[in-house]
Amino acid sequence: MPSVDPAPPSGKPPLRKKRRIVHGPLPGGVEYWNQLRDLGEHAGLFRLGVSSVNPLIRARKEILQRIAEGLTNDMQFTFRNPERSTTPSLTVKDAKSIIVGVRSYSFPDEEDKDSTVAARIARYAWIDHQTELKESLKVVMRQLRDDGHRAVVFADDNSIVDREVAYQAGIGWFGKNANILVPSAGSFFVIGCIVTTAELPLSQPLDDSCGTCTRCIPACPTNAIVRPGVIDAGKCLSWLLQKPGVFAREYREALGNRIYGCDDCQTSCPHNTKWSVPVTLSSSPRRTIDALYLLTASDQEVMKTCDGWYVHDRNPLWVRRNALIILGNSARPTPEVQGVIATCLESSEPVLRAHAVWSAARLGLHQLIPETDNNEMVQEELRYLPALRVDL
Ligand code: B12
Ligand code: SF4
Ligand code: SF4
Repeated sequence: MPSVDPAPPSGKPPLRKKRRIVHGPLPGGVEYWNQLRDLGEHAGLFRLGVSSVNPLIRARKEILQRIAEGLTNDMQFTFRNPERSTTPSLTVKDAKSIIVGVRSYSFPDEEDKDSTVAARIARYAWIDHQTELKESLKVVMRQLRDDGHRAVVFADDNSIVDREVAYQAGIGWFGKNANILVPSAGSFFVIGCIVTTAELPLSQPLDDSCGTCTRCIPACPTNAIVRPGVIDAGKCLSWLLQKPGVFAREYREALGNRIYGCDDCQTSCPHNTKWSVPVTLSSSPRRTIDALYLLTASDQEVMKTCDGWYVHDRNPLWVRRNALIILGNSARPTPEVQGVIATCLESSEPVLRAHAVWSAARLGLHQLIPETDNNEMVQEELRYLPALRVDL
């Protein structure tokens, strides 16, 4: 299998690294772009392209439409200020171009043999790919700055809609699962960009290549792909795991043993099964965590384990809430599991008590469930106890 990180040396000399005193016009154009692209590829980016800094009109329209349709389910991110997140020129004074770069996060899967109750992490978080992506982009950014340009890196930042600039930069097309698919390489890529004052030749967007395929749509465990390219966040497990508050009861069973992110609409995609390009990892991937560990470790330990994840208010409560649902879905009611659930039922946090009630009922541990509780959220759970898990 080919490896994309680092790229083999092309024999071309790297661009000069020293900041120069700039006289006359600054470098730009096709030749300069070719050099920057080579530099980015050497730094581990799989593909690079250039888009304009014009407002992202389609993305803005879509964001407003999704808000109007109630599909954003309290998400903030790029939805908080659509005008700002779709006006890339606001990010860098006199910006002329956006260089978009992607890093593969494809890596072979492996079964977990160590955890008592394995909690599964989605591929994009097996290591901290966002930091590695930004490091690669910064190599290009530094060159631009050395050449007298302004240049700033953005990745997964609320000021730019990454997929839209990636599409415009000809990196890939929008799949029906909403992800950007890179031709002959699939969608297991994180996306970042450099907004710069350099004038560079614009890339051409690519044609849709999903064709008649629709496999990702029924593969979603919660039917969150409500029409091609459109996700209802209120049903998407990836968002529900991040969202604070009660985890929607109707999607708890579908959660299975996911603790962070969901891969199903991508693992079902033939472009990923056939062509995804494995990356060389700088550290060993963590595909799972023990759910019991998340429920028994200290706050500091849990947050260290989840470093790099989006966790609301950096509060381990939300990770533990998710871990409790995993117990209900996949643990056996062993004495150890019973002990952890019993402790959570006595927690001072109503969120933990509420989800522990659900897990206890799923595992048939009715003797642990209290008859009443002084909190409304927990009372609600007591009123709607789930049925015993079918495999128990
Ligand atoms: C909010 C967000 C989420 C939300 C909502 C996702 C969503 N689809 O909107 C949640 C938490 C659910 C989420 C989940 C995931 N995310 Co996310 N997320 C973001 C974030 C922060 C903003 C996205 C955004 O602005 N959406 C706005 C809406 C309007 O955009 P859109 O859904 O892409 O809509 C476009 C298409 O519909 C297209 N379009 C218009 N008409 C039509 C018609 C057709 C037929 C089609 C096909 C398309 C199409 O145009 C729209 C506008 O560009 C970005 C980072 C960033 N700053 O951009 C990462 C980002 C999109 N996420 C990313 C990833 C990796 C994921 C997950 C795979 C993580 C995981 N394993 O759980 C899942 C995938 C879920 C999915 N199928 O989309 C990557 C995507 C990489 C890629 N190859 O596409 C990004 C770019 C982060 C990054 N920098 O790498 N994410
Ligand atoms: S990430 Fe999971 S829940 Fe969200 S749309 Fe994809 S398959 Fe559905
Ligand atoms: S599964 Fe099929 S429809 Fe969905 S993104 Fe992949 S190619 Fe497109």
